[in-house]
Amino acid sequence: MQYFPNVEKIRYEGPDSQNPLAFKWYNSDEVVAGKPMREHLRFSVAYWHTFRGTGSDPFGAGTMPHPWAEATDPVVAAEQTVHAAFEFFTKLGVDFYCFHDRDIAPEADSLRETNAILDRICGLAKQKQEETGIKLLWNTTNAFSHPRFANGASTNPDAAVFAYAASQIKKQLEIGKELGGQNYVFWGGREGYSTLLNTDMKREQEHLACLLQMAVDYAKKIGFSAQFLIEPKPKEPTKHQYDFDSGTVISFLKSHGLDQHFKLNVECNHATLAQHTFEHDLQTASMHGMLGSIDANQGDLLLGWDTDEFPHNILEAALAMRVVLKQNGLAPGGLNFDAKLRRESVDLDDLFIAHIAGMDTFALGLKMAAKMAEDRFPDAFIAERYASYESGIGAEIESGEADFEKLEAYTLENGEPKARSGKQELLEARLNQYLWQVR
Ligand code: XUL
Ligand code: CO
Repeated sequence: MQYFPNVEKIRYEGPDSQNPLAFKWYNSDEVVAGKPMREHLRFSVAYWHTFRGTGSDPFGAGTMPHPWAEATDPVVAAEQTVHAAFEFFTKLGVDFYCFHDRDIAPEADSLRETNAILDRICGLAKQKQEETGIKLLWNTTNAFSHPRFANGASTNPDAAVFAYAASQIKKQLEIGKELGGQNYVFWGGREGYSTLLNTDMKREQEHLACLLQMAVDYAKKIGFSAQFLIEPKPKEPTKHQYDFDSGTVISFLKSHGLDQHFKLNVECNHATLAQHTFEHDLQTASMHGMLGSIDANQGDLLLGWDTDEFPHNILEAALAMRVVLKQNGLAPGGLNFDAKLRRESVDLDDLFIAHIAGMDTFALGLKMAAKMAEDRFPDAFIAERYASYESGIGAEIESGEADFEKLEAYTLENGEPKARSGKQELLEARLNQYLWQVR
């Protein structure tokens, strides 16, 4: 049984192709900056949006056909969804996928039963992984949808809810090990608050740190060596999410002695919700050696929430890939399309078209970033801009040899510093030139 009978394996046809079901830029084995595109980009499909997202919103029901979810028995539907998912991954030509426990298998009446179903569905996923060679980029725990998590998971004022979340995560770590997951993600879900009138913020954050430490300890105990990732987000669903942005997460991890065990999974639309650019949050994580993986999507300038659109902004992708190339790649992380179709996009083919567009966007971004690196653009300009720190008084500042008295003496002798242009407009115009220089 095929769920996408009208779609064949997606092939590369080049930038002039008019075929919506072909790649224009993503040519998986083409070598760019010393390695095949697929190794740079490590594309992954998000199970929750692509196979479970229905298009429902607060104003209306789902709009999207899900032929794999029609069985009345939810466990049978979950099995059929695994078959549809692996057909999709194979035809699209991605190497990875990601899931939450609750999107791959339904919840039953007790944790014991729920875990038994999870084992059964993940057994099938493992078999499909072995058959197709597709790997698990990361799995994660949904400790935010069920009503028990309305006031948070590890930051819930009720210790019994903390225990429930911990039990779910324990199971997901075991599943990650079983499926050879290369990373494991913690997204805060409802770890945050809406009003300090009912919240002990310090205590809640300490509880979050306790949970993360327990996860580190348990992974070690069972020999699960995946890279742990935290995914920042500033708001939604709570007003104040504790994992606000890259900077906040890094200082939280450092202040709780957890920074050796975690990296970040940076999502474009989360960075923009925090009033940063995607590039800013990537760079913040990367400069601390903590950029582990990316949730690739984009937001909408006119909407203030997490719209999770498929990425089609080439300049944004190029600047993102510049950060990735500079740190020599993302592995064991990758680029996961945490993105969904618009509610109006109701053809099954749209799922392919959207992923193809996202993959082409990042492939072109990669090519631009590689060419920029080759030209040392804008690195040569940046190096020159800071050249005064390479020798003389600047070198003394950086090495710690200078002090206030020495700097005052320098200023008295040298007088007013010369004004120097930051050349932003020139650099922006030059960046645009790369759009056509990569052909
Ligand atoms: C929510 C979000 C999540 C995480 C995984 O905004 O991005 O889907 O990626 O829990
Ligand atoms: Co995400």
